[in-house]
Amino acid sequence: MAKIHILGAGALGSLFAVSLFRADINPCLIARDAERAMTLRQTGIRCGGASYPVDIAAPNALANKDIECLLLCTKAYDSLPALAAIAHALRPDAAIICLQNGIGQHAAIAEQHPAASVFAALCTEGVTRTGTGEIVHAGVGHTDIGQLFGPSKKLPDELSKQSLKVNFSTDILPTLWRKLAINGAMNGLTVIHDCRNGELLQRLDVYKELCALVEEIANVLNASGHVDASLDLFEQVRNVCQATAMNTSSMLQDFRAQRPSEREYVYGSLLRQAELAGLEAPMLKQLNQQLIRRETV
Ligand code: NAD
Ligand code: KPL
Repeated sequence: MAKIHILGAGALGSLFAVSLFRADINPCLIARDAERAMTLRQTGIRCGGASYPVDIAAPNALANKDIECLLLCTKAYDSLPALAAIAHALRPDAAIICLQNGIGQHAAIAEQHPAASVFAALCTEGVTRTGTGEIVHAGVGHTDIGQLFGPSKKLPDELSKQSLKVNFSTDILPTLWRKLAINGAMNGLTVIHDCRNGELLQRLDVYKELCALVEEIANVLNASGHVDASLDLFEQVRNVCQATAMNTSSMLQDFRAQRPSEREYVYGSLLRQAELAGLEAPMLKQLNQQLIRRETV
């Protein structure tokens, strides 16, 4: 079996690296540069009180055309520059599996890597980076992976033979849109109201806004042909708010830490669908503008 490479040694990349390592599937985790790779080799990847000596490489240490199967675990907006940094090592026909939130990066990757097989994933694991090489796996979830672009390719079975639950899907798009809809309903409002996920249901003013926003997102999905993703959307959103009530959404974490957020891959994608369907989507537009203003202050 070809070695599985993981690009992005952050929270999710490290989680997959540890899980594959524990299943004797010895992956290679690619750090951003030689200095970070060396530091991570010294610390190992630490999770749940143990340290795992995962194989760690810097982009410039990778052999030419060595990568056949890549788990892309950067944030969505870092996809293209991160892939460019390992271009020499990436086989043109590689499988690139985007384990990221958001929609939009897959098509951009497929455009730049036309011979590659590009996969998308819905991942509901909850993992946080707590220090250099250290992660906390707080929420056990699952990952559905399905192909979106490029020549049809079978992924290595080993990906599903690890402690993280991984399923292969033949129809990932509705799942992706549903997750995007849930992120679109929750993430922006948690930023604007600076609140945990559960508070979206508990504060009456916010709850009313959430209801109206979910209705608008469901209309956008319906009008743009993603009907499955729009069904029972409010129920789905309520379930996620309840199940993650004490959590801070990924977008609020990014805004609080003054890091770039995946706003464009959530709200940008929803607004493009609205435009294509000829819908106004005033709440989404306003929320997106409010987020842009907060990004730039
Ligand atoms: P993170 O910020 O912890 O990790 C991203 C990593 O990518 C960082 O270590 C960063 O240094 C690295 N990176 C950026 N540019 C790079 C480059 N050019 N070369 C090499 N590495 C580079 O983020 P995360 O929480 O792991 O999230 C990654 C993606 O997974 C996001 O799209 C997120 O929405 C999604 N996701 C995360 C979780 C979670 O629980 N953390 C769950 C589901 C989905
Ligand atoms: O995926 C999420 C995130 O924080 O990005 C949830 C938990 C659904 C909140 O939107």
